[in-house]
Amino acid sequence: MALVVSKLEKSIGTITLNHHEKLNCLNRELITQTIQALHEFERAKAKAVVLRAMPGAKVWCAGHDVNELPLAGDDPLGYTIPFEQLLRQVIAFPAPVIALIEGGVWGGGCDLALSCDILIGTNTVSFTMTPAKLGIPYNASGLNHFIRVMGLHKVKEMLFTAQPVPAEDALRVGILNHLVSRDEVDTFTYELASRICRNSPLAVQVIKAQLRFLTQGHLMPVEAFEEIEATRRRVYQSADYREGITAFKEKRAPEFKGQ
Ligand code: YXS
Repeated sequence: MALVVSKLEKSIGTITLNHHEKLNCLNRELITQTIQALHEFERAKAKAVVLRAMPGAKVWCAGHDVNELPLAGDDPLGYTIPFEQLLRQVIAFPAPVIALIEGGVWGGGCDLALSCDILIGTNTVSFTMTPAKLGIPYNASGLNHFIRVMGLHKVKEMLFTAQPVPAEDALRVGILNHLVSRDEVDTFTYELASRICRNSPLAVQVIKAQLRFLTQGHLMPVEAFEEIEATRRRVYQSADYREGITAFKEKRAPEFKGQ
């Protein structure tokens, strides 16, 4: 089944997440198909890409497929997992990737959205960053995606509380570039993409690459990185991590013991 539908028209590639039964949660197959679509657009020299869900979707993306998260021991967000590869591909894609967002965005879905270059949403949008609720030690590269878009205190509130950031707030804190009505969001997004396409693709590509390097974060001493990884390891090997994932699957509130 096509979990992702892609088409290229007038140099604009569109990737539509198409697994609405499971609210476009990021399972391995959906991620692989998205990666493939991006490769094809790169080969075809697309000048912009729109990443969206089906029109009118209530959920843009429900985050990682919780059933595919390791129960204990392994890093749920290791460097080589397909999800991390997808984020790096979006960030390094040689043309702007525009997220057209309707509905809720959860966990890894927020990271995917914030990895895009421009975000356009309707008033049904909300962003909920869930790792603390599930007992997941989010990774440093992911946190950096948030820090380079939003103010630090907002990032902290979003991650510590795991509460939804509604559309108006998302616009105010800089997650969304534009908040547009449902009726206008398609036209608005594709007009913006067309405007980009009329400009020099080489200039746009190089500006995007420079911005990526300039905002990639500060050099970190090796010891600090090792310390971060060690503290993350303690969390994903903990009883609380197992409890978070198990509680989600059993549809109950987790009972965290801090162990
Ligand atoms: O019961 P069926 O088979 O129909 O399947 C249901 C859900 O189980 C499934 N589904 C998911 N399956 C795996 N992983 C998911 N993340 C996921 N989300 C949903 O989709 C079917 C329809 O969902 P249902 O019945 O719950 O829909 P609803 O309209 O009542 O509620 C919509 C949501 C979004 C409020 C609800 O589905 C939900 O809470 N989903 C999980 C959202 C979430 O916590 N995502 C974070 C995933 S973990 C993650 O991304 C990271 C690793 S982290 O947290 O660290 O960022």
